[in-house]
Amino acid sequence: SPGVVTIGETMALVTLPSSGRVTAAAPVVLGVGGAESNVAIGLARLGVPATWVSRVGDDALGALVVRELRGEGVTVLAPRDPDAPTGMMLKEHRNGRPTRVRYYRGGSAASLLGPADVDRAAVAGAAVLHLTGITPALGDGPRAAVRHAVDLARSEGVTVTFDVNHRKTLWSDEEARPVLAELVSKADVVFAGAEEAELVLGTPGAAEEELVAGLAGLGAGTAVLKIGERGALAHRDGVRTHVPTTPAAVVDPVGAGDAFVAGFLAELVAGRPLETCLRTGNACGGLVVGVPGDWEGLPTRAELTEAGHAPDGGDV
Ligand code: KDG
Repeated sequence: SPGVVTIGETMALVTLPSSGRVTAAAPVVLGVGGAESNVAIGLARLGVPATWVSRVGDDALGALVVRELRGEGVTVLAPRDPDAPTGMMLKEHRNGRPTRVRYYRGGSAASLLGPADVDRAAVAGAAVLHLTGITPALGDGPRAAVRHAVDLARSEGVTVTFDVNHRKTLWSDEEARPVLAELVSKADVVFAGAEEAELVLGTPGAAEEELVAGLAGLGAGTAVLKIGERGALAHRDGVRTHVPTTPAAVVDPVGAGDAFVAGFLAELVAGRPLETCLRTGNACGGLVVGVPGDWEGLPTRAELTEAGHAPDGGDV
């Protein structure tokens, strides 16, 4: 059955879990992370075919990334570049909480993504093309790849979903704004946080209701505002839907947004109503923050049920 295709960079993720200090011989945990592949893993765990398009270095970290994603059941379309390294990310903790993420990704293999890397058949055969605002921030090539993929999806009638995911360490607000706004206007479903919506719309301080309506007004048929511990607020066809979430024990908040998107898309692909998409998104977000790592806590369908989640309502 047709699934979800996504395009983006996945990096080796080096975590300093204990004191968080970068000292010689500090014990570190090696993993992988990237917003788009986090979503792909979430979908695969929920039984939805997921394909990740990228580039990795022809190095040990690239092999790690590919192995992890394949091990999670994600279809990987990522050539190994002999001339550019796999990107890396360093996650520091203090008192058990992640505090700071530093990127080592300038000139990485994925920053050399281009339109030719976008597999036409994979996109045309998908139910959904999912993109984030991170990929166009990586450089001209990745930006062109994203635009090309969106055009291809639209011409093939493939649903386009877009998570604004503004990364201030990759590009400035001024540079990002027109690009993010363009992608919002071309998406069928857009996900954003309040600050991101303010940036895209140029309306600092606007109320959440205005922000979500504004995003929908830019052209996305459905806009979803992620409002953290209060759940999600959606706007479609002039109708607002708020689905609250039950408070979760937070061990590591990174990846909550990606988990939400994975849960939402799994229901979207299954043709379920908007409220179900929001509900499952919330449930996945609540579960992923309960364990360390960006995606490790993503649930299977069975785990969702065990956690008391019923997709069509009746949660505990
Ligand atoms: O959404 C979580 C991501 O921020 C993380 O996995 C790293 O993709 C990432 C990025 O570029 O920030």
